[in-house]
Amino acid sequence: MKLYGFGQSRSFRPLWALEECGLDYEYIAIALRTDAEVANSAKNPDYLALNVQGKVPTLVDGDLVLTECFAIVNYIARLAPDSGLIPKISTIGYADYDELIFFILAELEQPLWSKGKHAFALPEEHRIPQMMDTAKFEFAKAVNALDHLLGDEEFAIGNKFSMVDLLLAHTFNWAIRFEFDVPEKYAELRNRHYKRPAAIRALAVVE
Ligand SMILES: N[C@@H](CCC(=O)N[C@@H](CS)C(=O)NCC(=O)O)C(=O)O
Repeated sequence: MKLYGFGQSRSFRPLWALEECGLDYEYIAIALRTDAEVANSAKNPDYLALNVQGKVPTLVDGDLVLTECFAIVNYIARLAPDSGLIPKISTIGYADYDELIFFILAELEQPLWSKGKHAFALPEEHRIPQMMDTAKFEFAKAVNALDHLLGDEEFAIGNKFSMVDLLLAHTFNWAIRFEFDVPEKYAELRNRHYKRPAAIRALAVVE
């Protein structure tokens, strides 16, 4: 299995997931926002044939090519069912899992990506500087909603570490790096989960 990624971007999620599951993989570092001629550029035609948007992550497993990080994380978790990182289908825990990961994708990370897009990712003529205030406002709203979705337990669901915790920790890490206001309890959540041996191994791959 090959994972194409870039630093601590969204591709860090499947990289960490691979380490949590103890699966064999090859990691290929992709160069973002470079000319196509640069080695391992995301704009290289060979890479674009795998990921038409020239983004990361991309996972290749035999004939399977996946380019959405949440789908990749779920795929990895299902390859290692004994890891308990994803609940079994038809359980209530599975519905809670779905709700939280869709919330992270649709609500919590969107303001972070708005800031990223309007700070550096979009072509300059499409950037709206006022978006920064809106992103901050929307992130605070999402964090408030998350307070109501999560209990006070150590882990998000089922009293054990799952991919929800991994995705939350990565998303708050992203928020901290992008200088959003992150409440102490979520900064602590990030710190706690980033101390896991699998996270440390994944960080060593990208550093
Ligand atoms: N929907 C995709 C989005 C992937 C994505 O936007 N990745 C960013 C890095 S976090 C990227 O490759 N950006 C390249 C660019 O904007 O040029 C996912 O969630 O995996």
